Amino acid sequence: MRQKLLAQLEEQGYKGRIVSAEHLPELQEGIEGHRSQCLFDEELYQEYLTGFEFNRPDSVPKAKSLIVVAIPQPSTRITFRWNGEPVPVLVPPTYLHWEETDKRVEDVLAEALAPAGCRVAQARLPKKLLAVRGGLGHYGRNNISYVPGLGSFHRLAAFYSDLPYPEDNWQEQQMLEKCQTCSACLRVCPTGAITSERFLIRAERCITFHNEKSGDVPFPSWISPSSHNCLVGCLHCQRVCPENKDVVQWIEDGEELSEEETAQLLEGLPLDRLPAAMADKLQRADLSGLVDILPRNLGILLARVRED
Ligand code: B12
Ligand code: SF4
Ligand code: SF4
Repeated sequence: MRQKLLAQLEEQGYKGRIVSAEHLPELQEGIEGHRSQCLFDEELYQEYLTGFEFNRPDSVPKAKSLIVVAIPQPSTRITFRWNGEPVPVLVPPTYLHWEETDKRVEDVLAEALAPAGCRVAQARLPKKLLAVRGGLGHYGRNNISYVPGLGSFHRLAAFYSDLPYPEDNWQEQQMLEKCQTCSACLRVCPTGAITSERFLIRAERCITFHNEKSGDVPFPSWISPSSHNCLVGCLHCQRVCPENKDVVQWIEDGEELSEEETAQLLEGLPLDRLPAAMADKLQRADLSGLVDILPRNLGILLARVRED
């Protein structure tokens, strides 16, 4: 059953690992251990790290296993017309259509497990830690997970299941071998979030922490405007990584927004006040959830284009 499940994931282009749910306390310790050593910025901890659920869910109260799945994903190029020019802007992997993606993986698992009478439920767990300890991948120095054949260009999804799993691939967390002789990500990170003082990144310095914030929060002055490089998130430390050489140019073309639409986005109008056709386009592209942050994030990229 376990081998068949993994093969069914592979058929869809995903890679998965199954570990015993007995490891839940170790996953919790992976977060709380750092917290007790005061290694997290408090605001970051409250915003991102308090939502994990380390108890089995009501829908699978006797969950015996955890399944972690890597789904290969490209960057997406969105083109904004501005000052008569097309301005291509990237959205990194993992940001778009993530709800459908996770649901699709859940459906594959549910279908595969149903004949054995086993259930599955999405899990709110630290997914990189689960992937690395489950033997699916390794940590890069940039703290992102790398899966053989996929580099870091993948989304991670985690699930509880009552599929029994007496033996598992649980292991110590490992760094990519390549990182022993490389520090390209550390050198390229424009905000010093990756440091040589410790492995855990200073996530409060990561551009992504700041450009995912609600649109009314301005960027801190210590982030140079020239450091911004994506509509949301950041690609500097993934783009420079030799382990990503086969995926870094994997870019899919997304929507194009006209000069007028771009101007309307920069005005910061909420979705329900935008013309219906434009709202549809944003929804199709799964950009509607980003409307709030676009005036700030897109504004800083377009201001640079104007200067160039
Ligand atoms: C909080 C969070 C953020 C925060 C904090 C980032 C961070 N590194 O913690 C912010 C907003 C900054 C962020 C940014 C990004 N994120 Co994010 N984020 C998350 C989230 C919600 C939790 C991550 C977490 O658990 N952090 C807590 C720390 C403690 O855990 P950790 O990062 O795994 O750190 C471990 C190592 O440092 C290790 N460790 C410590 N010492 C040592 C020593 C050695 C030798 C080794 C090997 C390991 C090791 O211990 C820690 C765990 O105990 C997950 C979703 C989820 N549910 O898991 C997505 C997630 C991790 N993010 C994701 C992505 C894609 C990103 C970005 C790449 C997006 C982008 N393009 O900008 C950036 C990358 C920034 C970076 N360099 O890490 C993906 C990662 C996919 C992948 N391939 O790894 C996830 C899994 C979302 C998803 N569903 O796919 N993110
Ligand atoms: S850029 Fe170099 S140091 Fe950073 S994750 Fe990739 S291989 Fe490791
Ligand atoms: S995502 Fe950008 S800011 Fe964050 S660690 Fe990587 S290079 Fe630095």
